[in-house]
Amino acid sequence: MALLSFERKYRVRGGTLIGGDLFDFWIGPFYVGFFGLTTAFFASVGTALILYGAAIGPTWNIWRISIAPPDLSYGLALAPLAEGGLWQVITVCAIGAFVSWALREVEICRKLGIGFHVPFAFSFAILAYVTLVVVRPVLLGAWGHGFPYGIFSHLDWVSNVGYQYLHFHYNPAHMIAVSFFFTTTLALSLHGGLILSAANPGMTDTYPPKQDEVKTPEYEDTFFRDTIGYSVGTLGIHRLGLILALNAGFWSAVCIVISGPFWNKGWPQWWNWWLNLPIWS
Ligand code: UQ1
Repeated sequence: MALLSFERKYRVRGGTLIGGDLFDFWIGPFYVGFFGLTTAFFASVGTALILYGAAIGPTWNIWRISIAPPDLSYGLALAPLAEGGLWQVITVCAIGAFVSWALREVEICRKLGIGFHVPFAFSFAILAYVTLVVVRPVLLGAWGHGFPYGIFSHLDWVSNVGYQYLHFHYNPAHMIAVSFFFTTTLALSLHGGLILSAANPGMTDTYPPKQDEVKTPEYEDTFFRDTIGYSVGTLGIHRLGLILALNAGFWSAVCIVISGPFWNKGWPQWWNWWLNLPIWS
């Protein structure tokens, strides 16, 4: 079905979670909905506050602009705008925008009658962010444990928090997260390469001679059966990719939330349980 006639078929009322038909419309190609409006609202207010924070700050250097959370001495209280209050309101706007975006995705899925895999996956990214700026600061008792909103400043934060635990790469959950990130890129490069190889078979001067036909999934399966004796399958590779990517985000959240709230020594010392096993004595 051509795209335009398909659009005519699916651009129909319904599937909204809130607001009934009131916000059930498109602006150009974009579905709006109640959550489209709340996304636009939170994103605009948040961006304006970042610009205001930059304006009252010491620099317009794009790398050095930074909106910092309140000093640790404010604990979990509200801070004056110029002393971390902006960071607090911007954090509310960010969470409002991210959650609105996820719910707008849910409404679009409901309209289309497809599964909720995309908003479900996006919710893991939201979880990782909320863990950094809400869950861990609350567990540690101060908003000042959130990370600053700035390009260099957030890199400095990551470096400093890493050194606070001596060597963050010894954090077992960090190890798991990194492994999932690498495996995700491995899976996507294999998958992307495989699909393109089947969609664009052969170049000129190849054997067998170049054909225009896109190859069938049997060719994809056979490539991997010939190479490693196993094919996960055309649906399976997407299940695998999703589970790998979700785990990357999930273990990232775990590795930072256990740092401080559940372990406050260096991460290398965590491995003393291994050295202390009775089998060595
Ligand atoms: C694979 O087996 C497969 O099935 C045919 C794909 O589908 C198109 C793939 O993209 C990839 C990458 C594989 C190979 C993956 C494993 C885990 C054997």
